[in-house]
Amino acid sequence: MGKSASKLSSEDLRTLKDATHFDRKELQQWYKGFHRDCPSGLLDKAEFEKIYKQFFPFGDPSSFSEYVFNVFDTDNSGNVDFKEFITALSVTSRGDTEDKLKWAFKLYDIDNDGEISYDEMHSIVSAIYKMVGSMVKLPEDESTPEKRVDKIFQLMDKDKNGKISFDEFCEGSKLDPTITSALKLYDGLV
Ligand SMILES: [Ca+2]
Repeated sequence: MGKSASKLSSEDLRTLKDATHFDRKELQQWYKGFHRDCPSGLLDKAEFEKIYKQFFPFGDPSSFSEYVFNVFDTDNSGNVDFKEFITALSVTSRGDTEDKLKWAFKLYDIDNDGEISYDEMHSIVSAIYKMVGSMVKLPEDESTPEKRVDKIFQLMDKDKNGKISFDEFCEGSKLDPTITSALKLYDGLV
């Protein structure tokens, strides 16, 4: 372990201070922790999944953590570096409502075409159900991913075209905040 890995350069520090909601001290602490848990400086999918496994030891977070990983990995390099990690963490933990909604929308919009299809919503909701497992008692009209997705579409898909636009997503999230609660996981980390 060289000295270079244990501290952020002052240039990176300045850039990240402007790009995130963290101050210098917090950034250095996160950087230290990131390199302690991840000495290579790059978080891969398997390590990412381990983090989720700690929160959901009785469920299977593999699919969900992969979807979240893909949102973190903004340059699609197959791993998450510190900048990607701390930028995502800043949005999910301290971003304003608009930023959080944009981030959540990206998670659901798997193919990144600007709309959430029924299949995309179904993939994410199924992944969440798999992760949470039987830990949570669900109401009858949400007892399966299909029922839950139908309910979300009834609520959000105002023009009934089978896709959810970002505007529809924002409006719907006001009525049912649990749709973006997938992000809340990180509250415990910061
Ligand atoms: Ca990356």
